Amino acid sequence: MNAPTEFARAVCPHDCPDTCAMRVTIEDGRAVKVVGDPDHPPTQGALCAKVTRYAERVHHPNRLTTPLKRVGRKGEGRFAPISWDEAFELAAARLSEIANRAPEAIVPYSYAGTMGLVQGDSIAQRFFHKLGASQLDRTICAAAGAAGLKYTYGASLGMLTEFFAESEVILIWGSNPIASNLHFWTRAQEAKRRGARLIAIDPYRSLTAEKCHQHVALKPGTDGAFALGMINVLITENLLDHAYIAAHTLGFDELKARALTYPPSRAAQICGVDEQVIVDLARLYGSTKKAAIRMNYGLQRVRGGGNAVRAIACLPSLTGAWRERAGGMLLSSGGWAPVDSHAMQRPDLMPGWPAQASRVINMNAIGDALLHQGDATFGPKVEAIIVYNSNPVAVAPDSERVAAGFAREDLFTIVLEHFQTDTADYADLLLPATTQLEHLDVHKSYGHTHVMVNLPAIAPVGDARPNTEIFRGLARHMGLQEPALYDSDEAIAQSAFRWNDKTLEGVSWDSLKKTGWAALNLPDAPFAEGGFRTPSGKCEFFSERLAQQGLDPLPDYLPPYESAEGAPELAARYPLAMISPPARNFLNSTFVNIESLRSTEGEPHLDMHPADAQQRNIVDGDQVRIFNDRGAMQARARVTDKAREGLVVGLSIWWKKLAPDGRNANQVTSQALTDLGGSATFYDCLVEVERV
Ligand SMILES: Nc1nc2c(c(=O)[nH]1)N[C@H]1C(S)=C(S)[C@@H](COP(=O)(O)OP(=O)(O)OC[C@H]3O[C@@H](n4cnc5c(=O)[nH]c(N)nc54)[C@H](O)[C@@H]3O)O[C@H]1N2
Ligand SMILES: Nc1nc2c(c(=O)[nH]1)N[C@H]1C(S)=C(S)[C@@H](COP(=O)(O)OP(=O)(O)OC[C@H]3O[C@@H](n4cnc5c(=O)[nH]c(N)nc54)[C@H](O)[C@@H]3O)O[C@H]1N2
Ligand code: SF4
Ligand SMILES: [Mo]
Repeated sequence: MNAPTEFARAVCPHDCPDTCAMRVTIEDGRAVKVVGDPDHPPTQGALCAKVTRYAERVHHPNRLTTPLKRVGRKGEGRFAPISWDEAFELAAARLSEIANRAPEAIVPYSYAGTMGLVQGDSIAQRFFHKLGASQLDRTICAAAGAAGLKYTYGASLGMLTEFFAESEVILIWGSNPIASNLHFWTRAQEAKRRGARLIAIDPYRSLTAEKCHQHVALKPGTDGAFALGMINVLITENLLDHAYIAAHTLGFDELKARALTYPPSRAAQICGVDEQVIVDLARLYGSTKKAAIRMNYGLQRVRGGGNAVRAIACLPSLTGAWRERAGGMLLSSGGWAPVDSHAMQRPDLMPGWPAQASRVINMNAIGDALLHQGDATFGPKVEAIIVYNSNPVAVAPDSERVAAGFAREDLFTIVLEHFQTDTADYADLLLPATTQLEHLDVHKSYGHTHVMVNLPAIAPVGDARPNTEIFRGLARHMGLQEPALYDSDEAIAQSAFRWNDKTLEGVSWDSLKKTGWAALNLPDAPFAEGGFRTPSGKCEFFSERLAQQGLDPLPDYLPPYESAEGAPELAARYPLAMISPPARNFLNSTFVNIESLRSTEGEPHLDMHPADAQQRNIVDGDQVRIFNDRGAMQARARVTDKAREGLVVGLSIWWKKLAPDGRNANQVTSQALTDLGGSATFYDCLVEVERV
């Protein structure tokens, strides 16, 4: 007889602003169906197409179910099963030997495969800190924007998502919510039905831009100039809230002087748009009370990304849009939840902390780091890398160098994974990790303001273990004597939040476990009366902290590294700007191996403008080669004016081994870093395209 059907509550773990609540149907110990929780206000009962397939992913026949040891050449992906004890013994012997001699030669590499605070970076960080391993600067996605916000407002905070539904104008800026922030799009559509005007600012006519009233197709990497042009108009036409500026901002006169150097004519020329577009948009924005900006990360993956976010973030403080709950700006709400990251990650376990913390490696330069021989400046050569929650061989920039680094015969590589990804192919030890349905976790969100609990719905598939359990096992086999390395998942989860913070009034670990989620206590219009988290408590148009670092204290426009303006000689050889934003049916490189989703995406495509195609004798459907000095990949051309002239778009991030030519967009992207935050510059990339 069949066991009765059960239901469990879970949280979508993916790197997505929406952090949905899920309901899982379980039969015979298997998850058979996953749906959006209708009772969770941000989720409203709807998941995206990808995660509706979550059960298919969890029980996929290719799930890793046992520890594996490499038997083939590096990168070949041939493995033999071993026991957990054997795996731990092998790992412990090699890591202990390195740790005794040169602990910084051990490098962790992780990102947001799961956004869970427990399976993300708790025991793992404690483990690396205790060893004195190198630290990883986790900058692959959002660091430029986060820095832009930090220097302007003090933290990653903004409008509450639900109130976008009441906005009258919404600028959707560097953001493609239909693909990547679905539940925000629901709010924007609600606003649209009530008469709001939606404007997309994006070099590409994305799925979202197609559905907005207006699409401003500026050149990639020019948003700082666009925003300064708007500020210029707001100032010269006096569309300002002088009382708000006087009470809640710092450095208006300096910002004014800067913005006056960006008359709309100059900004328009930089951005490749009509001057009138900037003027009209500034007028509309400045004369609307409930004017909201939904920025997203697409605009900050270029050299000037931090400054661009800073310039845009100034807008609502100039017009006083913050006074309304349906006005203001949102890039990330990640700063609202009172996460106790010190308690979770225990940086104090580092041998030299805080005076001599271990060296820091920027994850965007992992290719260079793995190929470095080591010297006094860099420190020791990297001898071991432990990858979890990430797939760097597919997602990290300048992939030729990343893959060459991982291919080093003398590098000891451990990968914790659900599947045999491009990175897993290079592992010496490949360890099977549990999915969200199999382990415990807690979550905040960067797109809404709830905290959430995920309880295990099913037993681990095969011999998979949670990341935490794997790091506890490593620590035990290495004989590490530190109680914090052995805390249970529940104990860690319980220490994730500062429960006495006023945003969590009335919420405890026990109550959260019962209810599954809790909305943070926040005012509807959090900055109606200022109260920002900068040193001055004001919106800092002028940042003393930036000045002290020898950086420009005011927002400015910085031309992309790879542009006619920034590098004319390079632009002559590689005239096309390439961006590679997320495909709707993948989540970064996750889900590429799920057949139903991959077949919806079809194959790697490159969208290019008819004029650019014609010049190169390319017609729709041709196989093309995309290349620059760093590398090359192939894709099928789609000739379309969705891409503005001079721009090519290759939706990402394909697993290399599932693409026909075994390559992906990161073959051509660069390891250069943004102006602020040391973020990646995926969309600051010149290429040439030819017919194959
Ligand atoms: N379906 C799906 N959802 C996802 C993801 C996914 O892979 N797939 N990834 C998740 C993650 S990790 C993240 S960070 C987010 C990413 O999602 P977003 O934060 O929305 O960022 P992107 O998709 O990188 O880019 C958004 C838009 O910015 C445009 N853009 C590119 N360059 C520029 C520029 O210079 N200026 C302006 N104004 N626009 C530009 C792109 O054409 C794109 O349409 O989505 C998350 N959600
Ligand atoms: N060309 C180009 N490159 C990009 C981008 C782009 O737009 N264009 N976007 C960039 C951005 S914004 C981001 S955020 C990064 C994302 O890069 P990553 O954070 O590496 O994201 P994913 O590719 O989704 O890989 C996450 C991996 O973690 C695994 N995983 C999930 N949960 C767990 C778990 O609990 N335990 C373990 N051990 N593993 C788990 C998944 O199976 C998956 O293989 O990529 C960046 N790369
Ligand atoms: S990926 Fe985003 S939209 Fe899809 S279920 Fe997860 S949180 Fe929701
Ligand atoms: Mo990201």
